[in-house]
Amino acid sequence: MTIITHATTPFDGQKPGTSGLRKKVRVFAQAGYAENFIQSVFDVVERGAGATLVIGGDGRFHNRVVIARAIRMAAANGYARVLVGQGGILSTPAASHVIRKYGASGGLILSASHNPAGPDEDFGIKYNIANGGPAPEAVTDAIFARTKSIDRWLEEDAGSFDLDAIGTSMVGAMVVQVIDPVADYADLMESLFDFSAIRAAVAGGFRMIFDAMSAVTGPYASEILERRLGFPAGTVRNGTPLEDFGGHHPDPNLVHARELYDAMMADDAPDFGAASDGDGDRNLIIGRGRFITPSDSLAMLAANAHLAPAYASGLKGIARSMPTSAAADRVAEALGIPSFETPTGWKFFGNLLDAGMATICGEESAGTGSDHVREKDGLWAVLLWLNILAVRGISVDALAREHWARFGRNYYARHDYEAVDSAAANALMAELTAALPGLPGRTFGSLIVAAADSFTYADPVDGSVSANQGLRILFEGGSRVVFRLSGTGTEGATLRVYLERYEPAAGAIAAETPAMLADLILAADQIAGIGRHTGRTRPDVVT
Ligand code: VG1
Ligand code: CO
Repeated sequence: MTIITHATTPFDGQKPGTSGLRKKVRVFAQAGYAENFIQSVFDVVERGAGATLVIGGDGRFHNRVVIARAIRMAAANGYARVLVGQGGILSTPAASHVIRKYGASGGLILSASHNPAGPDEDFGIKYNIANGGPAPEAVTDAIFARTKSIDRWLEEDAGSFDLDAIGTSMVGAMVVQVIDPVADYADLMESLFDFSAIRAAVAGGFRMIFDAMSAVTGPYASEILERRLGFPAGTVRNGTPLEDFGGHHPDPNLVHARELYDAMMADDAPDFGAASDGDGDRNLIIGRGRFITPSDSLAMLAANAHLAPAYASGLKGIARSMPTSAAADRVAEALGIPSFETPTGWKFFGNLLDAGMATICGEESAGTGSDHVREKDGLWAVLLWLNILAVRGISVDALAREHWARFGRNYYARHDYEAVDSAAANALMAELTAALPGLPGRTFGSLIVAAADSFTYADPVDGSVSANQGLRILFEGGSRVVFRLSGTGTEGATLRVYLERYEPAAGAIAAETPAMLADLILAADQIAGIGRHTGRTRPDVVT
């Protein structure tokens, strides 16, 4: 063993956001930057003797450099074993599963999710705890505190490993096990869903497109969809993970997955279209001629989940992030199970899942998942949809119409204003916060404000309180607008405006979303002064 102690000094701003520490590659590439953060993690997180650490990433530029360093640092910090995906690859849900399956004390996930990759783009590091989920705020706060006083990081110099060869080697006294990144995850999926029903549908001519967006899900989708389920070769598009994601944003929405959307709206569209993001935890669902919003997808999956073997005995509860539409709440009510409203970010679902209070969770940002892991899971959502469609022999469009006819419809959109001047964005939020008490009773067009508040969450399991989680304007009749600033951006501020309008089953459930939200969009600008503060007349991205 040859442990080297490197002296260092703190970097400003190593505070993990909604999902870990995300910065430009050039920030991460500064000498000691990633090392300081990783050492801070190792200095504060719980682990016993003989602990295992899981390491994997979405394959983006700079992954290999940081993974090689993290392995040597783990050895110097006393880990007994590192499990790392071949080539440094592990999708976020696969990493969560590997942590749980092998009893690791935690894991490092290297990803900036749906943000673009390359020397001038984004990088990220996130720590997940032993339950497989993102570290809760108490842990990320402790990591951040440590980054402010860090004065050394440790590295093991002895031994070597080959990230590209499955097998075992030693780095100092630590075992490095390079594992197949796909196999464990694919087996888990096969244990949850009715693969023979899906195979039968494929044999009967059911066809789909899966767009892996040149990101991490390619190998997972090829194995599961083409090899295990029998979809024809070519079903998976952009299936080779590239270090720069082909120069695109691997963000599965109607803007960045435009080709898939167009293919699904064409006359010769297949039955089903789906995509995932950079690290494999998000999903986009489009049926022939029918886009399903993530909020609706959560509700529709929850209403039909009992058709999959893993959920045949029913759900314990449904959880959604606050800005996610209330469509899932109506399903929970009909099923007679509890529903939960949490702040944005998957880490807030961990306690509910661990306590057995919720089975299915979702976010409006194209994240859906269940208690099978502790991350949102893109391919899981795709497979649950496939399972439901195969068993029911129904189209996506028909399923959606049937759902709305029963529960009513929550028209929904999110408007993002990106790279806004931070001071302007903060001023908007401060002014709106101050105006909240005076809003109830005021009228904007045909909308009357019923209530307005800043969302605070009290975790029902451990009692921890998270304040300032978004500003909510609730209107009479169940419509609302929510404002919050992104916690994942790496440039200026991103203002997210979430718009939701509810129409009961007897109302206008077959209308077009933009028309249904037009009043709310006007009200949002009047209430918050978006144009006045940001100088923007329209959002950069509408999802
Ligand atoms: C965004 C989404 C949030 C999601 C987070 C991480 O956060 O809104 O719902 O959990 O990204 O997703 P923010 O703070 O920018 O709004 V991923 O796929 O980056 O791990
Ligand atoms: Co992601």
